[in-house]
Amino acid sequence: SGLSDTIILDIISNYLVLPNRITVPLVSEVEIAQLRFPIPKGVLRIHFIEAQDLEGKDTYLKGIVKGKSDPYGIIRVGNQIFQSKVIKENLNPKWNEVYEALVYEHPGQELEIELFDEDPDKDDFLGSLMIDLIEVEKERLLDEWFTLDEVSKGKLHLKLEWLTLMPTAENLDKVLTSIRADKDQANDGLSSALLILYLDSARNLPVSYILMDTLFS
Ligand SMILES: [Ca+2]
Ligand SMILES: [Ca+2]
Repeated sequence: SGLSDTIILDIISNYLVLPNRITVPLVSEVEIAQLRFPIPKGVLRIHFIEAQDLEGKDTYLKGIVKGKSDPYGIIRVGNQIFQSKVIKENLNPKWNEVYEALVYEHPGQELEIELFDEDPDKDDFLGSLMIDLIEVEKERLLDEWFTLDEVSKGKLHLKLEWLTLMPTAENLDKVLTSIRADKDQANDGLSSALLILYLDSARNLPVSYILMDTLFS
């Protein structure tokens, strides 16, 4: 069934979709942690702004009265998934949301967007979009209306920023100033720096007695 397919796909992608990787050391001197947890190549900042002229996928009175749609988006970069809020009964929705995704490999990574009409039972499809991250990296900044694929009409306005990582905090003040200037557009605040934490191992962790009880009863 569809549900078990989704669960299986989720399990597989949790192991196999970038940035996850299976590491097989061929020479002994290689730092395994470096291979398994590389530093991202960049950060993709996605301004999920608005859409226009979407398909109306709601009907009333057994299909006699045509309604609008309740659009929302699912935004995917590798195994990072974001979901926008739902704008009720609107074919020209304005979301004005911002997401930030780490990009590890490209080619091989794309920005995938799907739009849906929220329904009580099964949501209706409103179109999709695939953007090659190589394009975004080359342009650094894309602010465009994209025509939606797999539907008869509808377009999506995105602003995409490619951010590279600096090894030092030299430009941090400048970045913080520009982020503050941009604050009107961003809802949840934007990132200025990336903290990479590598958890190597743990020792002498306390035993979970709840688990022990369950095991022996
Ligand atoms: Ca519908
Ligand atoms: Ca609906």
